[in-house]
Amino acid sequence: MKKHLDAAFHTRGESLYVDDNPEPAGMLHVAVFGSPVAHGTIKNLDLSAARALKGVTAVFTAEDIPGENQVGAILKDEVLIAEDLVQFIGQPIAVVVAETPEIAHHAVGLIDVEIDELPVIVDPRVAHEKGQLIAPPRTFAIGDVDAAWDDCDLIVEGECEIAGQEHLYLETQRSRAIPTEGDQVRCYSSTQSPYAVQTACARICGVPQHKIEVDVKRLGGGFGGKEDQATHWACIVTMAARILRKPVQIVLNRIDDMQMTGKRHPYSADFKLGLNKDGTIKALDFKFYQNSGAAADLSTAVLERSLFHATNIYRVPNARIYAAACKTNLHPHTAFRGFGGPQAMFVMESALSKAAETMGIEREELQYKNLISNGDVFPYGQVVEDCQAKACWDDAADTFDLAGTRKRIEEYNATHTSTKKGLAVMPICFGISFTKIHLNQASALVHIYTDGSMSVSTGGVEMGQGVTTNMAEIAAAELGISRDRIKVESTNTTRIANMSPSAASATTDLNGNAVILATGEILGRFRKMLAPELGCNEEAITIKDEKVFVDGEATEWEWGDVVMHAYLNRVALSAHAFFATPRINFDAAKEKGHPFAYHVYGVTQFEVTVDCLRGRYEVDAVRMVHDLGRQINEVVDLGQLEGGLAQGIGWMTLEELAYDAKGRLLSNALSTYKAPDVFSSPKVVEVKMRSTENPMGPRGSKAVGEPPLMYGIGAYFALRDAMRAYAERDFPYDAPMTPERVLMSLHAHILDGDKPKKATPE
Ligand code: MTE
Ligand code: LUZ
Ligand code: MOS
Repeated sequence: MKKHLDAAFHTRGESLYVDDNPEPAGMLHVAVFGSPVAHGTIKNLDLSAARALKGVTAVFTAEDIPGENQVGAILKDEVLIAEDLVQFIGQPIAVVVAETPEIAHHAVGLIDVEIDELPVIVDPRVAHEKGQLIAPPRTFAIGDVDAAWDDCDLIVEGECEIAGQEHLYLETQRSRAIPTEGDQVRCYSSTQSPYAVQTACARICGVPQHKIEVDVKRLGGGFGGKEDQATHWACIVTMAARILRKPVQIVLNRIDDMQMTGKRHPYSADFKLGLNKDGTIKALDFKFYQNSGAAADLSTAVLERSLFHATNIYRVPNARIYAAACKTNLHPHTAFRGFGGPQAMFVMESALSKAAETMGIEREELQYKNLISNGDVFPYGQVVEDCQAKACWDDAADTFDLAGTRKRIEEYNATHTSTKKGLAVMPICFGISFTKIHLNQASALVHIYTDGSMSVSTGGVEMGQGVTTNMAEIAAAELGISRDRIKVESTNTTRIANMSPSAASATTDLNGNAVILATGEILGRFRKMLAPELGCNEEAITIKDEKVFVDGEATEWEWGDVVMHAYLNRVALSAHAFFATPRINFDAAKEKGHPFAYHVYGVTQFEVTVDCLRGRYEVDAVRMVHDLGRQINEVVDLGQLEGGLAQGIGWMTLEELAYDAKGRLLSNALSTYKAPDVFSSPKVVEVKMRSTENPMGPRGSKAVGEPPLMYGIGAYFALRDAMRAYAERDFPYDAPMTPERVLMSLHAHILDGDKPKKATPE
């Protein structure tokens, strides 16, 4: 299998990112002065010392914005630069442009602001109580929940506190703007959404969109953090470049990036779950309080996906899920791999866990019993089709001997006192399509040059996930030529217009289908051209391994001949094509529809060991069965599965965002924010890729980007399993389960004077 196209460049350090390109002459640099308080009104802003500093070219405020001071993506509720009101720490108040980044940062330190402080809210439940919401709350419902409780043999209730997550892309936010002619600007941005950058820059500069060209070669990671929040920095440099007629660049340092940009949304949640005594789920009532931060950003869309994934992979005949986007004085939280799905699934798994613990049975028994199958209906009305839930579960249980693992763990725990092992299974079901139906569109532009080499442009942004590789694989397979003939171009708004963000795991699906249409068009022209030459029907002609076949018989014609023949006969060697996902729909008034083209399924088993005296733990093994459809590139897929898994384990067990009551992020650097590393990685990762045919994906493939992150939830419950083997308590359902939390939970009785209840006799 061929490697990721960037593998060699990355390994040799030759891959180019925004600020790796040589600096244009006279380029200026930006540093941003962010609000020092989380809520207040600006009384006085003193920029004189900053302006007077040698090497400072300009200091801009909201007043200098030529167009409209507005960068809100879904709701128009977010200014680029604060006017009178500040709503979170780090919110841009002034922008310094200077000859060097060092001078710009020095000048920022000379800015003085007086702010009349207003009350700060950081807790979503408090915001909810006060009615501080980003948008009206939403409810998904199916069946009759209130009537169903009477039929339940067991009802469990509880609460969850789920922490956010820092994106920690290696490449921090950055952008370079270069004025071209007149009032036109070309902007190189590290964004997942070149079109969003283009529209926002045009609005900020007060120019038509065609004056702004956005170009993206690749990102040093995005993970959702650059779906919407790369826009601000691009707008700042584009505006500065247009006003000063000089190239301008911004590169956020890690501390500014962590304080100024939003993260995965923390959620508070209430759950209530009702079951039969045989373990069948009868009813569920969830309430999600999303900590949205100070502006909408993508929060309402994230919240919607929480509603979609609240029942994860389980059949729930009666369900009511209430969800509110709560406005707090934190950086606006944003897209992060899974997009609200992980938080919702954590609540579902917590409810199941509490039920299993109450019933005194293993969690996996309840999980298995309630897995969905074809014909079941999701609370949002979509009927389950091509269901892989049981197939994946059974495959994993057999392949990795789930029963044997459980037995081995019981034996270990019976003979060990201070260390305990735990097991958990995490099945996932994730819907593929943007939940905003209109975003499910893409286009592709392909050129074939006379030497037979080829250029492919799409709206897909390479952020490490391998979309470039996938586009090349798809084009090569469709045309029957070598992948080496294909160059995938940067993502550029002048070649591809109105592109959707590279997000929702749908980039290869959408853009790959557009590539198939574009290459299909060229292939059609070639067939039409060759049919009279070869004396056959057009349909009889195929190209494989760069040779032309008629009814499966090889001819003399090779790819190079075909291309040159087309050129000499004035047959177009370029094509543009447009794809829109068929069938999907959603009625927001009824909260029902068929929003997803299909679902991705998988099942992962976790085995952990906890040192119950120290709180330390290790993930011994992770064993995964994941459904990928007909694969495009196995190496790319494996990278996504392992990377998503590591990121999910990090979110659930290690990474902890700490804020003070004033809304300041305390864990604002890698010294205080623990990220997953080689030491925390599972000792063993076994992956079995399942291959099914997916009629909705390009060449039968399935999306892969986000779903594996949600496996990380299994690490949390495996730790809980081990902890319960030590002390059978009802530990709170709060995440992440850091070593500190393990220790404090296990030994809470020392703090609260309670007596420990031993699970195992000494
Ligand atoms: N993988 C890498 N290496 N870097 C990334 O930034 N982003 C993730 C996922 N995998 C990301 C990644 C997220 S949040 C999404 S939505 C998908 O990739 C986006 O790409 P896709 O649509 O091509 O899967
Ligand atoms: N972004 C978005 C997403 O705008 N809409 C979505 O449905 C979505 N889903 C997952 C990740 N990003
Ligand atoms: Mo991913 S959260 O859709 O960028």
